[in-house]
Amino acid sequence: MGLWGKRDDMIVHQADPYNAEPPRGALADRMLTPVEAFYGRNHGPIPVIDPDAWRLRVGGAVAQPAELSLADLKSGYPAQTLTATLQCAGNRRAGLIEVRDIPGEAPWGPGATSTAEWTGVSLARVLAGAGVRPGAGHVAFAGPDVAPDADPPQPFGGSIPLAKALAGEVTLAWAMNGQPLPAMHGAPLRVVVPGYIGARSVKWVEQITVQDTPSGNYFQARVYRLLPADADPRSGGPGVGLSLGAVAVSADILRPDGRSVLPAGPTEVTGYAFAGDDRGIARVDVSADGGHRWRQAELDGEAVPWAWRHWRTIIDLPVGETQITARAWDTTAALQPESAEHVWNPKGYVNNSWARLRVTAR
Ligand SMILES: Nc1nc2c(c(=O)[nH]1)N[C@H]1C(S)=C(S)[C@@H](COP(=O)(O)O)O[C@H]1N2
Ligand SMILES: [Mo]
Repeated sequence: MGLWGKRDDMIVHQADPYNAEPPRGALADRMLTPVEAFYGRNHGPIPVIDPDAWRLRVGGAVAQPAELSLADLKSGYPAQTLTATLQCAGNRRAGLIEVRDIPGEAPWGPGATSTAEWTGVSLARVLAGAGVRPGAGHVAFAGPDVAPDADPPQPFGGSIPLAKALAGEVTLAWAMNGQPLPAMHGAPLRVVVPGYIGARSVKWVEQITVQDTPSGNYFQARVYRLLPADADPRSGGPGVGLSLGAVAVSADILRPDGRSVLPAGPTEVTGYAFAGDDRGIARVDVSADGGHRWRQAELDGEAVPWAWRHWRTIIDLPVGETQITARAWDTTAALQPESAEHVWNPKGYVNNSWARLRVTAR
């Protein structure tokens, strides 16, 4: 077993703080990612928290500020369970780094995406209990972990628009895949914001603040922003670039994984596709000739709101090298952009360009 109870074959970008993703194959076929394969993304140390002493403070523009224990949350509100995919904004950055280097940022592959069943209470109900004052626009979350890369040093945080916070799906979760939430993933309580970039799903959440403006936290005001291609990533002040929220349609290939030579002939190609917020996956196309001719992949199972969709198809692999390309369309008919060059940005976020995998057969 690897660090933090993860699989031995995790691709560890950084041991401390722990940043690691599973190999592609570990995400194939199954809706729920086992905890030991679920990616870990941490900006600072994993805090050690005594769950009995822990409290959640709810404040800001509310009629009744509150300080809630885990028992208060469990007894005060009905529990809800939902399946949701988390995707880091840095997912598939490796494809952007191939275009042009992105110094100081981890070369994530497609594995900074995982799906779990989360159990907790709806943020909307907790906010209703506190009484949101009219005119507020955002809900900010803060954890206790101080990231060394934050400038000035500060605990991790971020915010979502009030409308999203009141929509019901945003969950304050204490369990993951039916097990108590592990420390790595935010115990005793984390926010799960389905359909938004992973950074908004604040772990070890201690404070929820209803406010007029988006969070001024370093990780919202300075980081996780989409800068123009020619911007200097170090010179960006607060509020420069686009704030990232809902996840854009993306997809990648999970099997084959391109690491071994395959037998020529009919070969199953599988992958995932994901579109954030209230969008779903409408179609996935696969090409074995670099995108000249496309076939439609089969989508697995039924669509599950807030979750990725696995897909599969069979292609006939000739002897030699083949470039497999996959692209997804969402339910608003948005298509992934064709090339990583077109979406390259200085911090390396949202590489949702077509998935491309070179395989060799004989
Ligand atoms: N407190 C805290 N919450 C956090 C982070 C963090 O560093 N500290 N990382 C965020 C980012 S960038 C992502 S992508 C997700 C990753 O969640 P996971 O580690 O459970 O996969 O958690 C988010 N919540
Ligand atoms: Mo992230």
